[in-house]
Formats: sequence, C-alpha cells, structure tokens
Amino acid sequence: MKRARLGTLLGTLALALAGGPQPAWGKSGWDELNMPRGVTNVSTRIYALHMMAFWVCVAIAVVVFGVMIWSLIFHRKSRGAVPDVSLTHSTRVEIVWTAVPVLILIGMAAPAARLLVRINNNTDPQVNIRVTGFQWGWRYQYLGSNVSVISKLSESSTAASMMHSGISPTSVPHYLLSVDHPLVVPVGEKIRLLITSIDVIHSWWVPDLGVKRDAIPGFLNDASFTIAPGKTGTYRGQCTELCGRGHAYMPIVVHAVTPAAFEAWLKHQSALQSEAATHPPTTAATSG
Ligand SMILES: [Cu+2]
Repeated sequence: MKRARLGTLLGTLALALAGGPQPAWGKSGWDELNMPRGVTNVSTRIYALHMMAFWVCVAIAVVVFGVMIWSLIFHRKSRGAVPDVSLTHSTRVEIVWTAVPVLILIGMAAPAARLLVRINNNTDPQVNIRVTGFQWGWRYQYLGSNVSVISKLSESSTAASMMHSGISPTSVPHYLLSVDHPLVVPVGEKIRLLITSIDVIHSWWVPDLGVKRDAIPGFLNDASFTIAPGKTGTYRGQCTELCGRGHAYMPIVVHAVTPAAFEAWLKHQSALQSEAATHPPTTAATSG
C-alpha cells in the first residue's frame, strides 16, 4: 500500500516535471506533494512564507552545488589543476561568507516573526468555541449558547476499522477522516477556539485552516481563524498528538457555512438541546 502510494507520488512528480496530464484526484500533482494553501488569511500567508523559504533554499542549493560540481569537473587533478596555497586564509572571504548567510536568515526571520504575531492575535472574535479533546473524540461548546456537540468517528469508518469487518477501507468515503457531528462555523467571521482536554494531551489540527494547537488537561490554549468569505465547504483534520490506542480514530471535520446558515443551525441546535434538557430520554445517555 505504502509502495503504491510512493509510486503514485513519483509518477505525479514525473508528470509534473514533464508538464504532462495531472492525475484525476481533485488536486494537481504539485498540490498533493506540497502543503495546502488553505482557506484563511493566515493559512495563505503561512503557505507564502513556506514557498519563500523553499525557493531561497533552492537558490542556495543551486549556487553551492553549482560551484562544487563546476570545481570538480574543471579543476580536477587529472586536468592538471594545482591548489593555490596562497588562499589558505582570507579575512575578506570569511567576512563575506558569514555576513551573507546572516542577511539571508534575517530576511527569512523577519516575515516569519511578523506572521507568528499575526497567528497569535486572538482578539475580537465573533464566535467563541470551547474545544475539549478526550479519548477519543472532541467536544465543541458554543459559548454564549447552550449548544454542545460531541464529535466522534463516523459509523462507516468505525465499522470498517473493526477487526475482520470484511469492509475495505478504500470503499469508505474519507475513511478515518469523517465524523458523526462536525464542527459548524460561519465563513467571514473570526472564530476563536479555547482548546483543552479532559484526559491526556491531544492536538487540534486542521491544515486548511492553518490551526494546530495542543489540547492539554488543566490548560486553556487559544487559536483563531477566519475562513475567507465564499470558501464554504468541508475541511478535515486529525488529532496530531499521540494520545493512546484510539489516536488515529479521532478526526476533525469542519463545516464552513454562510453566516445566515450558521445562525439558523445554531438556533435549531439550541432548540433541540433545550428540548432534550427538559425532556431527557429515559434510556440513551445525553451528550455532555
Ligand atoms: Cu488525541
């Protein structure tokens, strides 16, 4: 399976380099190999920073390996090259090869530091959601309302993951990346997550949102994101802190909807949960 995946990636790389047709899995080959651009203003800036650092590294590699290969070919002993012993020490060269990397590092560190400050600016949110990790799932509480959602692995993925289930994981859509109750958020509004855990350390990670934050028992970490208006859709992630036997079975699914649809959903959920609180079911346990 892993070998097939590697083969697909290598094939994609070859196709991309040859400028040939892209495989039909929704994304282009390069997008599949690279980190996602994401759908928030922060995630697109993280992507831009990553690409800037990548091309700086490519340029350095081309220059360094270029000089090395050129020297190996044109100044090899068999061509009669003789070392220049007068150049064993040069203060000017040493200053240059120290100053140039320092300037490159400063040039990369400055935008990275600016973006870090931006990533950690969690002020003035429009929606506050408390996220609690547990073995193995997530609880989402919409602060300022009575709405609380328990999000666990979907039934189809759970059934396929059972030993001797006879269900091929490839037949299950978004195997281990689908849940029963997703996190619903509005696009165009700043969402602040207050992230914690009730048992061991988990980590809430959704690459398309540019958010990855540890959920630690006894601590409240915060993170925020604003999905670009028009980017409604489903975004998937996973717990990214090894948290026990069920670590691979606590995915994250975010449904981004319009603000009007979000208000309607929140109102509906609020009414449902009020009803459930006043008339609790006699057998099934309520979420909480
Ligand atoms: Cu976890």
